[in-house]
Amino acid sequence: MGLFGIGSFSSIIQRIFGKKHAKIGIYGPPNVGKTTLANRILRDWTGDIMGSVSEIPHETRVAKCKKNVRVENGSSSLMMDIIDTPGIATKIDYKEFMNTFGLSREEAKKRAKEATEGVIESIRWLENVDGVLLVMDSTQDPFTQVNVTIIGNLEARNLPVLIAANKIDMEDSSPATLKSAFPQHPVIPVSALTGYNAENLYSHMVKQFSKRKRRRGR
Ligand SMILES: Nc1nc2c(ncn2[C@@H]2O[C@H](COP(=O)(O)OP(=O)(O)OP(=O)(O)O)[C@@H](O)[C@H]2O)c(=O)[nH]1
Ligand SMILES: [Mg+2]
Repeated sequence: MGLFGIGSFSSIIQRIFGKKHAKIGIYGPPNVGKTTLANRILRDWTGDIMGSVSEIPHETRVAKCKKNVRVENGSSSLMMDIIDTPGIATKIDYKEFMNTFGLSREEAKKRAKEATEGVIESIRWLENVDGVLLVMDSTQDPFTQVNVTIIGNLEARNLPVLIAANKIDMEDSSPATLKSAFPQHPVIPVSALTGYNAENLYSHMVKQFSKRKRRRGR
């Protein structure tokens, strides 16, 4: 493509006006509600669903992508490819699937192996996304190795981040704890299960993910 070909022309337009199409990865630890949130986003904007949800961690073990999801926020909109990624964990113990969730040894070992491959796939997808919707469970302590490592990685890549403080329908939820833990990023309290505050999340998604990637350095 020449200097003034379509590719460079659209990239100039993007640099002036911000993005109109972005690949957004839904990231986070296992079981925080990433797929539930992905299903809600798709249901609200396309009528589709993304994948299966379970109380057993590592339900999503292969990333799934839904292309061309247009999300609007009144004044503007953004076309997104939404990627639901496998939960990122530092330790995957097949015995937990047997003892806590009653899987057979064979099922548990298979799930643990696939979950480990899923973590690697999630990390690989980071190369390919323009922004990250980072989901955390607002009933849990936010200062985990996984959360801190993911955030550090996203910051090193200068990716726009939006944190969804999920499960605020639960009594012991504390989105304020999440906000004070990560003051450098917008934190939106939501319930992926009930849909509470989803409109506000969509509005922030359009705003945050239309941003251009920040330049490296200062
Ligand atoms: N109370 C409550 N439960 C939720 C909410 N969102 C998800 N859950 C529940 O949390 C569990 C995990 O949900 P998933 O959507 O499968 O979580 P995930 O982050 O995709 O998990 P992995 O695929 O294992 O990484 C399920 O039992 C959901 O019903 C929420 O907003 N409130
Ligand atoms: Mg999932």
